[in-house]
Amino acid sequence: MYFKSFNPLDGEQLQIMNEHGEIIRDDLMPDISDEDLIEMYKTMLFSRVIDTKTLQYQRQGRMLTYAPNLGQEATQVGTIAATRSTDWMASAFRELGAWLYRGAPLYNILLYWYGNEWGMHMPEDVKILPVSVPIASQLQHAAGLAYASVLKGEDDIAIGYVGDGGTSQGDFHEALNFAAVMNTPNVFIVQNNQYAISTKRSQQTNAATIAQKAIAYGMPGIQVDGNDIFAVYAATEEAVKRARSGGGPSLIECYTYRLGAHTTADDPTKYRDNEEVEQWKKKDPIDRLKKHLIMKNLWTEEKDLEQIENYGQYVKSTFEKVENSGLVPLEDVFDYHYEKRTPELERQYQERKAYNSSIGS
Ligand SMILES: Cc1ncc(C[n+]2csc(CCOP(=O)(O)OP(=O)(O)O)c2C)c(N)n1
Repeated sequence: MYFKSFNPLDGEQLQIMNEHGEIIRDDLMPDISDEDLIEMYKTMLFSRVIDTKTLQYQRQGRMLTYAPNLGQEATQVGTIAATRSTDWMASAFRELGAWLYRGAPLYNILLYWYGNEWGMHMPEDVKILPVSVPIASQLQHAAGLAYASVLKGEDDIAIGYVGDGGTSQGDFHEALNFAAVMNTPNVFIVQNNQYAISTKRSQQTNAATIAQKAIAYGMPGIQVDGNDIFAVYAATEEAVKRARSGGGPSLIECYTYRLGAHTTADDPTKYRDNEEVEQWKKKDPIDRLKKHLIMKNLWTEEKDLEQIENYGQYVKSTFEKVENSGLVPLEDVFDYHYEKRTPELERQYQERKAYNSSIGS
């Protein structure tokens, strides 16, 4: 119903809740229990606290490069909440809210960003693939997993995430084309946060929307307000249902904004003006859902503060455990490429080892 009514070729965008947390399309409201909604909100809040504290640790020199999620929490949590735990999730690197909602342990997540690949070894029942660093490659993995599900006669689907920049990669095209031709049970989520590092969305595709690209592949596409968790959830739920019942893949463009930097190695003041950021702060997905929950008497400001405090303590103690686990040995970086180090890798390793001992590390 959502995909049919909101045709991306007509420039339509699905929105159910406005910026003040009010429901503007009651007729389109998805059916979410109060309990689930609170769980979704708490996960968004948790994600925000993790981002805030991790950025502090990074500035204190205790954490390596980190990719913050500020502003994208509804896109992440709203999409994954519409799947079930046996469905596969193939992620890029900016999907913290979705990882948390799916049950990825905080210790693992922080360990990964601390530079230890073992952080991405998820518990058996957490169907999340490791972070995929080559942009858009994860969509190929999602297409493969969905195809495997069909071959095995199962009804699990695979949800794959990509950024707006990632839609300009060949892997995006190959994955969507394969999925459409093979009618695989996939849901492709584009987190359109307007920038690929410093490249504006308008500089990397001339299409009016990313959602409309779906039409060319022969699958349904929709653009949703990515800061409106109800719109995000509703569209994903419909796409998941279609995929699970043999109706094939869909593409959902979540129109959102990256409030922070691309990563801690980036300085966004060099390529975007503050006024734009201030405008988007007013659309903050967390504030919006909080207002809605308070209006429904499901939440209070006091609870909010208490929850933030508890999450903060938890992040602090978990991060201390990660720090105490020690740094990964230098050898790991060079040993996991091939069965044996190549002569060039050996040269690089010796060079780095000599440098490390010259600075006493
Ligand atoms: C194949 C490939 N090319 C380049 C890079 C370097 N790189 C890392 S993140 C990034 C931008 C990604 O932008 P987008 O897909 O919009 O996701 P976002 O970071 O905004 O969430 C680039 C070019 C990479 N990781 N992989």
